[in-house]
Amino acid sequence: MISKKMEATLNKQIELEAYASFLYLSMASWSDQQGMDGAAKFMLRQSSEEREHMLRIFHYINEVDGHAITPAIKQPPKTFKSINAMLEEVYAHEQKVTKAIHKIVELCYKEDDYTTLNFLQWYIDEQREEEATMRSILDKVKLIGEGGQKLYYIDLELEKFNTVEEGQEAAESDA
Ligand code: OFO
Repeated sequence: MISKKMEATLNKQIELEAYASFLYLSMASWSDQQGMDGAAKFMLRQSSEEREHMLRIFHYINEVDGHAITPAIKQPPKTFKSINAMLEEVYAHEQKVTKAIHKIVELCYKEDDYTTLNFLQWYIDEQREEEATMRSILDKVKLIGEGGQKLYYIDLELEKFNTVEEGQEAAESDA
């Protein structure tokens, strides 16, 4: 059983994760329009992961006798200034999500809600990984610089991340 305040806070987090899923889906579509297949695939994968994050919370709320609410999603931007700007926005959004998770952790301590605290551990680890991935992508983007073939090389880098993640997924499904 969770408190009404915790239920409302977790439902807010559902909104944030759902918005991330739609924002990243929009980014995938825009990347595709730019001919950046690696970026499109990368953002599509991120979008699916965010939907998973949303569903985990959804199931958790109901499991602990709360009421998970299907969120209304505001329209994400349809276009982005540049691939660099888009990736910066992903990083900023991930930082926002991390802060929101930390706020829920604070509430867990206030309410002595160790069940939700334990549930959130997975999100804390996930956010650390996501932020590290985005920082590493942004570092690469900086190294690539502004040359004429910039988009080609950024796309190639993102494709490398796709390959690594596909490898990890295959290893996990074999385990
Ligand atoms: Fe679920 O916010 Fe990113 O990982």
